[in-house]
Order: sequence, then structure tokens, then C-alpha cells
Amino acid sequence: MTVNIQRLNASDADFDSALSALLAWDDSVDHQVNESVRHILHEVKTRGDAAVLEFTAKFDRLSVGSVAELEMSQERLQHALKTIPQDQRDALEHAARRVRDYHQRQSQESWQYEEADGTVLGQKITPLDRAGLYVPGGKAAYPSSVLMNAIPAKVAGVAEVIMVVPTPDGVVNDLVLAAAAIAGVDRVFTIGGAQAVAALAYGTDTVPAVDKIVGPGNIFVAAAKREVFGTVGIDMIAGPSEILVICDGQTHPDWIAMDLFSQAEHDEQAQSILISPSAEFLDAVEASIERLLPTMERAEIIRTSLADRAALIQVADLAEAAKVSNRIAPEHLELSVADPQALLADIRHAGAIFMGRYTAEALGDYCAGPNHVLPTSGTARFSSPLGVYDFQKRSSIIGFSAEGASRMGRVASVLARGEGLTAHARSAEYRIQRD
Ligand code: HSO
Ligand code: ZN
Repeated sequence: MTVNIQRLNASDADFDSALSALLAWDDSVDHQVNESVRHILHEVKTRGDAAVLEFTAKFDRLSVGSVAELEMSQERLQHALKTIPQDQRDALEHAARRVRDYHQRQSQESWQYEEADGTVLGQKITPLDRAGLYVPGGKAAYPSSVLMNAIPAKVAGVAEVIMVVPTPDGVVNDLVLAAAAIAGVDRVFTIGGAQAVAALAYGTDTVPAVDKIVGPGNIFVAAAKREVFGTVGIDMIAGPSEILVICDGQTHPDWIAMDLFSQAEHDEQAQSILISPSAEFLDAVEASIERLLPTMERAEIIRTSLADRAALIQVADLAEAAKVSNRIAPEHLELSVADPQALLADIRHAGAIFMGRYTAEALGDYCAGPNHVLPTSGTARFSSPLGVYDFQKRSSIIGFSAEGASRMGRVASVLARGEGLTAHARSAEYRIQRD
């Protein structure tokens, strides 16, 4: 059964509208979902632990007497670390080291400077007190995502990282717990859904309230995060995974086909796009797709994703490829070309850029070092990968000398009177030295 992947040509008159249609993504909120999420949030906010227990029994078929029983001890995390296969442990630890090293480079320094009259101005960096990390359960439970979310928080200096992960029917994923142990997660509760987001946002007798909630989740979790934003910070509402490959036609077509599969296998809504100046190469990759697809474990997910959302786009040259890519602003961008550094100069919008034929996007998902939590659905136009910055904040520092207060008091006074704010004006004027 052939996959009918959409073909586009940038020189076609209707290319612009075809591209818009390809990128159209319906993230409209479902009112039904919003209703039930609001109800869950309200119940947890007002009834705390009791509500968390009821929803966990209802949605995860897990009944216990107290939320404390749903907490996994550090001993339990260490036990998971000791019992997972040794190669898994080694690889997780290796990846964690690289993720930590990379994120350490993002550390921000506080700074101050002094003006001639002794006035001091500056910026003080402070980590968040507590961060909450949502980890999905079931087939979307990725230990790599535990590392990618928790390590930047720890590098930032967050004192307490609280992880929540649903365990439907009490089934625990030991790889996820082991990753939590490696990343230094402080507390883990086996709760999930909107009730877990609510517990983190509002706090209960057992679950401490956090300052920011990060991590992916299903539509209920996304709706809950949207709803609690303002009470706490959130990272982003991530859409389905995307990969865009720009290839000059010289990479093995099987490699490119598999790179496209690698994001398509995440879910049916994932988007994989290949752009090349060579029509023969697009044909060759299509042939590879046909041949390789039946060999894939997740063939059906990949097939649906490719049929519904993929495209093979022909362009005149690499410069045009970069232009189309900038318009798409993909989450992941592979520059599978001879001179990726030269092409990089033309790239403006992408969550992560993978340089050259050897740089499979999958390496970035696991162990390159940079974060795999990236802006999706074109939001790379204005946002960035998750990082240490997301777990720190800035306070401005302002310190006037007597001389500085006198000089700037005159300026403030004029502006305050212009705004009709007399207390502001007089507060500044008290400090003006008159002689
Ligand atoms: N590609 C995903 C992250 C991931 N891949 C986790 C494998 N495991 C983010 O777009
Ligand atoms: Zn992935």
C-alpha cells in the first residue's frame, strides 16, 4: 500500500496557499474538555488531597487512602535505577552528563554597574523556589524528557523539583523513575491529568505548590496548564512533533526517509517535510519510504502522519529552501547539505538546527546535549528551546547616591507632574538637594 505524500513545487503559482494549508493546525480548545478541566481544578483547589484521590481513583483506577501513599520515596527511585537494564542506565547517565554540561553554559550572572555620581544599577538573577514537572504516563512516557526538563531546572539552582506522573492501574515505568533519580528530582507523586496540574498550581496538604509547571501532556493537561497560567508560570503548550529536512540531494535517501519517520512515529499528527532542489532525490526518498515503512514497528502511526501531514517540496536552490523553511519555522531543522555553516546564515526561525548529513535529529532527542523541548507549530518565530533561563528570573537593582537622587529627582518630578501624580513628584522632590 503506497503512502501518498503531498508534492509541492515552490515555483507553482498556488504554492503559497498550498503551504498555508499544509501548515494549518487546529489547536482550537475543545469546550467540553475545558469544562471538565475547570471542574477538576476547582475541586482540587477547594478540597485538596481528597479531590486528588477521587480523580486518581476515577481516571487512573488507582485507589489509595492518602496522597502520601502516591509519593515515591528517593529509595524507590534508587531502586528503579538499580533494577533497570545496565545499558539503559549507562546511556541515561551519559545523556544526563551531556545535557548538564550544555545547560551549564546557559547560566546567567547577576551584574551591577556604577555611574559617575555613585548611582548603582544592575540585575540580580534568582532561581525559582519550586518547579513542577509533568511527565505523561503510558506510551508517551519518555525518560529522555525527564532529563530534558529536570536538568535545566537543577542547573538553574531550583531548590525543589516536584515531578508528577500518572500510573494508570498502578503500573509504574521504572525507566522514568530512574531518569528522575539521575536528574536529581526531589519528589515524585504518581498522579496525573488536570488534577496533578491543579495540585502543583494550588498546592494541597501533601503536594507543595510550585512556581512554574513544565512538561508535555495530553489535551487535558494542556488545558489545565492554560487555565492555571497566571497563578503559576508555564513553559509552553507544545504541539505535535515536526521535522523539516533540507537536503542537497547527496545524502543517502534511506537516511532521510528514516529521519522523516523518526518524528512521524511520535504520533499521527506529527509533521515531516523534505525540501530539495532535486526532483530525482525527492523520488528516491519516496521510494525509500515505500520500502522501509513496512519494516517499522510503528508503521501505522507513521503512515497516517505522512499521508495526512507530510510534504516533499521542490525548490530552485538552497537559498529558496531556506526561505520556505523560515516561513515554516520548524521545531527541528536538518541541514543535510555539503556546507551547513553556509546555509545556516540564511536560517532565521527553527527550534533546533541539525548541521550536516551525520547529524540525525534523533541524536538531539536523546544525548547531544541541547534541550529537546522546543517550540512547535511555527512558534520558533518568537520563542526558544526550554533552558536554564526558564527556571530563573531577573530582579532590577536600583541604588541612587545622594547626588544621583537629586539629579534624577528633578527629571522624575517633571514627569510625575505631567502625569498628574503628585505623591510621586513630591517623593522624588524631597530628595533633591537645594543650596
Ligand atoms: N522529538 C521529541 C522528543 C523525544 N523524542 C523524546 C524521543 N523521545 C520532541 O519533539
Ligand atoms: Zn523525537
